[in-house]
Amino acid sequence: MIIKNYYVEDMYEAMIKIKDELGNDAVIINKRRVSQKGFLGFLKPKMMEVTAAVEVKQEPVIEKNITNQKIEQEEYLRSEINEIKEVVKQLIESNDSSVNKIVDQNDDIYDLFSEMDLSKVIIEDFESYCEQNNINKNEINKIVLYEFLMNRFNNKLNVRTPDSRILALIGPTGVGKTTTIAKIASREFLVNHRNVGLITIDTYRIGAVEQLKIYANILDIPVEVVSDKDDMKTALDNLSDCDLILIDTTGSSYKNAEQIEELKQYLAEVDEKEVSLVISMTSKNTDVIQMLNNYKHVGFDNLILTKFDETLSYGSILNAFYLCDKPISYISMGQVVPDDLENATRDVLFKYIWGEIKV
Ligand SMILES: Nc1nc2c(ncn2[C@@H]2O[C@H](COP(=O)(O)OP(=O)(O)O)[C@@H](O)[C@H]2O)c(=O)[nH]1
Ligand SMILES: [Mg+2]
Repeated sequence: MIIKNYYVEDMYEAMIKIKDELGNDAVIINKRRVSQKGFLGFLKPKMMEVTAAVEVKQEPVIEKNITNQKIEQEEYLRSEINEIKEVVKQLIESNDSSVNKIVDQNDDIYDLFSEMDLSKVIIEDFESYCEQNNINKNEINKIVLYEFLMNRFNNKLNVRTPDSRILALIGPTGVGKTTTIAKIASREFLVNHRNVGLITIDTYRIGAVEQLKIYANILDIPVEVVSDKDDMKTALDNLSDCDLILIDTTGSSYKNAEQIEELKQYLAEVDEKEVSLVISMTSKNTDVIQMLNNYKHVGFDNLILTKFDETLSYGSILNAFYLCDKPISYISMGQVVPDDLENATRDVLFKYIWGEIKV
């Protein structure tokens, strides 16, 4: 199931957009008039918010399928990594001209780095790695890069799936927080049979919570809307039967110190939680740096990386783990709930990075 909100002038515009993006099978499940976003938005004419949903045709999600799928994926990744290792090994061992050919073809590693929008810290680290290993500039090639990345993935990258009873997702608007919550909720509820409850922190008090409510209704799990931080304890009490509580947050701009502070105050009401900062892979490196810095103030325990399907540039994986010492917990690679979510593993993340370089 994909659920999307459209902000339009009228139903005609909505129908065109929905048909175009979700196809003919989409159904409209909610519509209402809302104020426009942004500065003085409430003075502008109201817009229409239309929520549409479409069922994604696929096999029913049953435990066996997911397990089989995981095993298949793992086997696929393992064989991919082994294949890459084998190629590299052969290249290192062989003395024939093919090695030189590869070296010749790949002497613009630095261009590659800038195309990948890698942070300066990584480029400097690569340079010092080359120095330490007595590798000259003209000896730098993809084999060196492969070994460097392997080394850093093994020594620097942490991966960890959250296991606390309460997990809150924070991050800028549009990165995929609500969708990711729906994916985790469906998976834990349907597959792991856990008692899942949802809380949404609606700091803007404009009721921008429909999307989460729709998912909660589909799964038939409780959802609490908190629009005042003093209500947080009550919401948690109401969900005292749940063994997993997922907290969605809305409307925080990482550039707005006031909103960051407000979010922090809401989350301060929640004890023994884990907080995930959600970062879209489509974000620019400079934005990721600023985001990591600004959300530090709220505090977070791990990173969720989303929108892997919307980019061919995976430099943000490296940026994320170089610029912050928190583990990566999940990766999201599409809009489909609950399938397009994976627990982060070194192998999967490495596959994306190396896949981009090896092309
Ligand atoms: N392509 C793609 N779209 C995603 C992914 N995760 C979420 N989205 C879409 O991004 C848009 C914003 O997602 P939403 O969960 O509402 O973001 P939020 O504002 O952070 O809660 C929606 O249209 C989602 O379907 C992803 O991994 N890949
Ligand atoms: Mg949301």
